[in-house]
Amino acid sequence: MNITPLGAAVGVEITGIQLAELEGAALDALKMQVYENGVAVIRDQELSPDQHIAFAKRWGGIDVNPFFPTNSGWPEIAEVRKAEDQKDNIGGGWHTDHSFDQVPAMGSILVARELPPVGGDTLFSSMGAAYDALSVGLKQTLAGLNAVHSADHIYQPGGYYSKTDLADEMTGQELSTRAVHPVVIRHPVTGRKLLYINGAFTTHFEGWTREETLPLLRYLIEVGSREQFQCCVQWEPGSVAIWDNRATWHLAMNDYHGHRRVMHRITLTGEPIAA
Ligand SMILES: O=C(O)CCC(=O)C(=O)O
Ligand SMILES: [Fe+2]
Repeated sequence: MNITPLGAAVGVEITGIQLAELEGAALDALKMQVYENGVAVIRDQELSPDQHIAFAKRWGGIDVNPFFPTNSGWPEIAEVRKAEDQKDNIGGGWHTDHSFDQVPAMGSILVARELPPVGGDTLFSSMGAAYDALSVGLKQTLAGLNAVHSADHIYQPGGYYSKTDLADEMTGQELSTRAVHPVVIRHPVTGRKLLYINGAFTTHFEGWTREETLPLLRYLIEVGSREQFQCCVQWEPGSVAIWDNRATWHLAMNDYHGHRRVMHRITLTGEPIAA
């Protein structure tokens, strides 16, 4: 396994392994790379949908997102697709997946299937580095704080995702997503302190109004999206990215209008998170 950093605070590029065959100690070593670095992009993979599912099962459990059409023909695989004539993309703002679940997904395994000729990168940002950058005083304030997360405003008819490729499957769904999590959590494996709010799903701090929440939430979002905490995954045919939802945010660039992009995503089951 050859490992090269992608950014100063987050991300590694890995060559010299085949996920289709990876198991045992080598799989454990890859897991640690993802937990410690937030995201790993593994190049030159030959991974069929069935091998994608088998690898995800060797990693741990698979979460099926009830709001997300699978489209791929495999119930475990969500197709993240933008058609040639579509304007809005999926995941186009900074977010972490599934923070509105009681036990948020550990992360995802995203496989490039059809790429635009240029663009369509995915950015990642380190929530460990974002937390470390805060003052002692603000860290103390956040230590006692919980935040409420929901996806209803995004997945409901008329919400942001009604403009993306998910639209047809979304309409008319009964929605009620809500979870409360500490604003600062510890990574379940590494123990690192992580800022655990995000601009997509965090609605307010528990016990605070939305109006009271917004100035501080906006400040934390600004810190989390600072360039020095980011890395850029540039996709190539055969690239697979595996990220940790607790330790990172991500953002799918929407800079390839007129071209099609198709990714296959499997979401990995997480464990309970706590301060
Ligand atoms: O298409 C991408 O690069 C990522 C989209 C996204 O946010 C996700 O799959 O969770
Ligand atoms: Fe996402």
